[in-house]
Amino acid sequence: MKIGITCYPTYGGSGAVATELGLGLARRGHEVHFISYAQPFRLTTFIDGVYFHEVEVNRYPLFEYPPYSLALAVTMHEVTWREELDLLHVHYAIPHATAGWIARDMLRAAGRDVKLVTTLHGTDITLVGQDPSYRSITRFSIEKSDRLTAVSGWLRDRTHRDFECDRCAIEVIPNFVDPDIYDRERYRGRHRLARPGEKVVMHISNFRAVKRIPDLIEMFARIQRELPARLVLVGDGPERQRAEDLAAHLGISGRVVFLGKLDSVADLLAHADLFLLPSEQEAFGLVALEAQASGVPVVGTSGTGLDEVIEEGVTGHLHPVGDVAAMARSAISLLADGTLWAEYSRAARRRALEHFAMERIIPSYEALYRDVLEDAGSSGVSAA
Ligand code: GMT
Repeated sequence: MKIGITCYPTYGGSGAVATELGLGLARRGHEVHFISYAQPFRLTTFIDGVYFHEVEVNRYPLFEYPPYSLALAVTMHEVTWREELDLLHVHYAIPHATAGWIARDMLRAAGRDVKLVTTLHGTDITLVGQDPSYRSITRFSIEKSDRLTAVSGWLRDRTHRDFECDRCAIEVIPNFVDPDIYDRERYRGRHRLARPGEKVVMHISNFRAVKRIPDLIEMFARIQRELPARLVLVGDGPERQRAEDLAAHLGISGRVVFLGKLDSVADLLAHADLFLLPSEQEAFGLVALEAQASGVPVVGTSGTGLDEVIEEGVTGHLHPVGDVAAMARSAISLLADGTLWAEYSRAARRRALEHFAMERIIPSYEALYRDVLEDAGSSGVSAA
């Protein structure tokens, strides 16, 4: 198959998943064309069957807000026509599903039947999609997609509920991980992160409010009172300053390390003893899966997509959003008991391999593509 993939190219789980999917599809013999405003951050070298097409946005002086979505639709249209793509697979609804819908309908008007698959990742539905500026176009664009997928049952249900879109057929295809890359046996150098005897507690995110960074810092403050530990924070975003201020206020700055944005985290996760993800919402929590594959138990929030990723009491512990005391207690109990920790660590890796290894998940996308390509009369998910 010849597939066009559009995603956010910078840091973030949706771009990471889209890129790994494209690379995995290319390894399975498909031709993959990435279409975005920059090269996806995990696409670093030339790979057979993988191409990148940059969207050029004209900065005409009249445009106070250059219309990226239109430029994207035009590039999707051009690339699909020229390269004879079979389908466009867009990740994150806004603006990608909208641009994909325009491109597909332009192609159809010219007699070329191309399919549009949209994968919902989380905040495109729960935050951006609920913003009055984007709500109606989000709903319209997802309804116009030929197939919709969501990265968890939690996100599928939220989409049905928040958009009152009971007739939207949404297939759940979970995120995946390459277990060869996320493997703690592969990497050395723990001494770079912590002193001997110290536990390494880790968090990786875009430091947005939805991640509840203050809960994370308060949780760690409780943990380090009970045992020697260091908090390693990877990523950057609007809440980072708040995190630094709170750590200083709690007198734990010396135990908290900010590493900033990094392209690859497998070698860091390999040295973590515990991963913390106290998010308000999390459609899936790709980084929690990457932690599990690396043999790192996870403590996070229940009532989110993490319920489908973490096996409660086996690979980690989940507690209600904001229950810092309970999350800290779970963290301490795991870190303080080496035998228990080793059991959780093995189970975490096993769970990642058995349920979320890329070789298991990528065929689900291929099956969906085959299905939609056979569906000659498709004109949107709610029309079925
Ligand atoms: O966390 C974010 O806001 C970034 C967003 C993204 O586009 O990368 O993450 C979402 O997609 C990831 C990949 O599917 C999921 O693992 C994250 O859980 C999801 N984030 C939220 O739902 C908050």
